Amino acid sequence: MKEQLEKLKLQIDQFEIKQNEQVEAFRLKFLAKKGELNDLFEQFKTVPSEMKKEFGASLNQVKQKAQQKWEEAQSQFEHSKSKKNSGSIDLTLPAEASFVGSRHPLSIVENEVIEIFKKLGFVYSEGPEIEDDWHNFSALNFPKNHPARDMQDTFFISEDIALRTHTSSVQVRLMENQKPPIRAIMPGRVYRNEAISARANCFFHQIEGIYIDEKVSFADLKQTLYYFVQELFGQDVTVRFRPSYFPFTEPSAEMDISCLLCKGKGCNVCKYTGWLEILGCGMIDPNVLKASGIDPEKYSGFAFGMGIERIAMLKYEVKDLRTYFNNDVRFLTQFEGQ
Ligand code: 2NL
Repeated sequence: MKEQLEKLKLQIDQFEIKQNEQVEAFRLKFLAKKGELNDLFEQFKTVPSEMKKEFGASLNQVKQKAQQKWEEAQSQFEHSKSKKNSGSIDLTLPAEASFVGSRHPLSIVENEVIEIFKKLGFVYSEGPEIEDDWHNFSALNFPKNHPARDMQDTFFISEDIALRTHTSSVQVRLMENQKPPIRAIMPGRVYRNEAISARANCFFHQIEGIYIDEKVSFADLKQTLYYFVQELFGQDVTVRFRPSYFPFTEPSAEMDISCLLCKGKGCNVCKYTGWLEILGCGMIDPNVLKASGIDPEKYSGFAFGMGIERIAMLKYEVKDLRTYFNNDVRFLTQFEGQ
């Protein structure tokens, strides 16, 4: 029996496991219920008791060795199995395109607007989103009791500090620090204390522009903005100006464009008027020029402001403002490559 064990030990050592199938063959031969090791364990019962201790120990040792060899082989083949799968990739197939991300529709529109005004010599400027009362309200001719200064409309951080309600505050800084001629546009996020709905949000994105020089007139304003919408929406677009009111411009106007969908015939997008409101504008109030240290006797200027969400809504037929901000990839990936 001792001989038998020695022989088995040798067989276990010499058994070559080179393929996956041999792992199972090894188990069946040595470790299974009907395997050779169990045979020896059966025979062990007949070993005289004075030899049981020594023989039992050797038998257990051999079993452990076999068990170890089998486990090692098993894990080795598990590993190479997954390797083999990756080896079966067909290298002649075209590669899967990797998703490089897409620009947000508001960024696309913002960039387009910036590019158009750049061609007219406007420079780009940015400023802080947290503003003091002077730059957001006082310098812009907002009277002390104006409703925009109310907590209901503006997010105040302290009595004097608030989240900017328009990007005009950036323009005030520019007027304070530069001499005319000034031609600049300012895009950015602005905040209003409003209930969130399909048509309103507590923040939105704005682009404002100013042009200040000697003898700047309302005719310059009209021609500049007409050129702008023709570049943005196409040469066929027509415009109209309606009188309006802003604290910082006088006279003030709102500019409409002919409806992009029905070309002015009337549809549900333009509410059967044939026109779409696109921006607010006007001649900068002399009080605003004075507040920033520009002589209104010598210089005049025009200013305008537009909501980027609104323009993107018209351009991409977005019905609900909230779709811009809830990060649904089904919406966002539609703008890939733009
Ligand atoms: C709108 C209307 C407007 C301005 C913004 C402006 C800035 C300065 C001086 C005078 Cl520093 N005006 N900006 C003027 C008219 C209209 O925005 O509907 N925005 C979304």
